Amino acid sequence: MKKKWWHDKIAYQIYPKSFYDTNGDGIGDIQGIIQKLDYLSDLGIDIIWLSPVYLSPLADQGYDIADYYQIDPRFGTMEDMDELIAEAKKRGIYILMDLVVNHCSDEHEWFQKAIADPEGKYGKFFYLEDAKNGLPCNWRSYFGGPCWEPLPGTDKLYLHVFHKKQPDLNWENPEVREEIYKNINWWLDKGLGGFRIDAIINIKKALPFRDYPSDRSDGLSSIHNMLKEADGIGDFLQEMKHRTFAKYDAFTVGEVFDAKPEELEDFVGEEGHFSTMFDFTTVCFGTSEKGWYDCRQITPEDYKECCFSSQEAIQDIGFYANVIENHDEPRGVSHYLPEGEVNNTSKKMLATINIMLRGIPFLYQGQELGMENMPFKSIDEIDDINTLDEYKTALDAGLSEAEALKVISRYSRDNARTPMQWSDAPAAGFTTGTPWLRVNPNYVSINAAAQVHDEDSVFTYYKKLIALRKHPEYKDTVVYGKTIPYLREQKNLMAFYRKGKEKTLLILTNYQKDPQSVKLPSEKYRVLLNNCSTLNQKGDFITLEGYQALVLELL
Ligand code: TEU
Ligand code: CA
Repeated sequence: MKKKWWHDKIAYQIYPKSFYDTNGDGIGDIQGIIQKLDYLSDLGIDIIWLSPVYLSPLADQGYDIADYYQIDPRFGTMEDMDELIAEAKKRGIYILMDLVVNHCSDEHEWFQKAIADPEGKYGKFFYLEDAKNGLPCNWRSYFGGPCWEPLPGTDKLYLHVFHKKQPDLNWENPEVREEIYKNINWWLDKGLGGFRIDAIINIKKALPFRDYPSDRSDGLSSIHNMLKEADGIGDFLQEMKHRTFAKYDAFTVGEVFDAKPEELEDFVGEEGHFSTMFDFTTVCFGTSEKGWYDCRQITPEDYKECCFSSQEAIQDIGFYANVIENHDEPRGVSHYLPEGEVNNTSKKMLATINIMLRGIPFLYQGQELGMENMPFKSIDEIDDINTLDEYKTALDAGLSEAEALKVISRYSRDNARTPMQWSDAPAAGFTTGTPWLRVNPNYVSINAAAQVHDEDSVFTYYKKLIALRKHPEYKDTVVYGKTIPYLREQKNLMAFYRKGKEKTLLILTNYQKDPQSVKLPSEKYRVLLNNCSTLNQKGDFITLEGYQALVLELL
């Protein structure tokens, strides 16, 4: 495998609106990120992915872009952005922007011109269809309801696979692609490290529009049914890569759901469309086309099998980007650890798995502190459009309000979007004003100020894990070594080797609250990390405490 500059990097996602506010308006800003660069550098991260900061009405929190060349004034200015890139560079940190090009905002100039003249140049930037024959197809938008909306003041409809304020751009039109490439290169010329590429699988539609079998009582059909039949995305992605990223040796991470196993090579192989893509195997486990209310909770055994199967699928091809959470998901510790068993030891165990598996780890802001889901008391506390739709879906399916609230509390994207917990000061030290979204009340105990100097904190443990990945003696093994499951059949034990050219590591994690005994493959080892203060060994057996995690070097 050809070595690339990003293989040994640790990335960190920032959701700017909730990261750090410097002017007291309750909204995080770019200056806030600059002020926290030393914190991130101390943690050991190399790449920052910024969720969108472009000009936007924020209907979907910036994933609805009104101008790809401007920074939203709520986040700052273009000078702030240039300063951030420069300040990050001084610390050896690369900045990734979010590339949101499946759709733009309905407030983008292109869309406004399409409304003014649907038959003109900009009408062809979107998918417009005559309204007189009813809906062109029965696809259900990701955020609920049909994908078609009247184009204001015309007899046409436009397509939006996400919210109606996010009209889909027509990638079949070469002029659209040219505009996108021009914008990407403009940003790369500023010195970006690359991009995280949003919702990209949706750019290729199965055309002409047609109905698919409906999967809910609304008569509509999930977009996933259409995507299964959409062929030819590779042509778009290769063209984009060679016209932009490849020329700069830029790093790209694709947000790809729905990739078929036989396509892995095309996406992230040596000549792949992207440098890497997120491993969403655990995220997708147990999901249901019916909605969140019908999702099945993941168990430790499921989690283990998800991770091992994706490691095995990818490791001869390329790299996955490993995540336990992001701005679209609940907090990893609340989602992947059983209720009632979320504590510092179990959080560190999950961290060990996340950082020691083969792949490029992407931490999400607050993950390094063990931030948890929000205890929502009422639907009025929810901001996210996706969550509001899922709440309605649950009610329509017959759940009571209390049951529906319980469901959305478990999965809501707002769990991850509550402000970053910097200290035990009011509003968690995130802002001196009123935060745009309520702070998780547990900030008094879970916050950065309390953890950075505490040897036993989740933060310090993440620092140690990251330092181990970078340690000159172990780096090659942790980055390039194969993942080989160990005692895969042993229940609630998630154990694996990382076999490198020179060294072999063994990671042992006890994914349950009760102790369990594990047979060692060899008696000679060195302990590189232990999330507990004890190590109970008798002969060639170790008895792991509940949620104990060990990283051993076999000698
Ligand atoms: O998400 C794409 C996507 O497929 C989401 O619908 C995802 O399945 C959902 O959020 C899970 O609840 C990306 C962004 O990450 C997301 O924040 C945006 O809302 C979306 O694209 C539209 O741009
Ligand atoms: Ca602000």
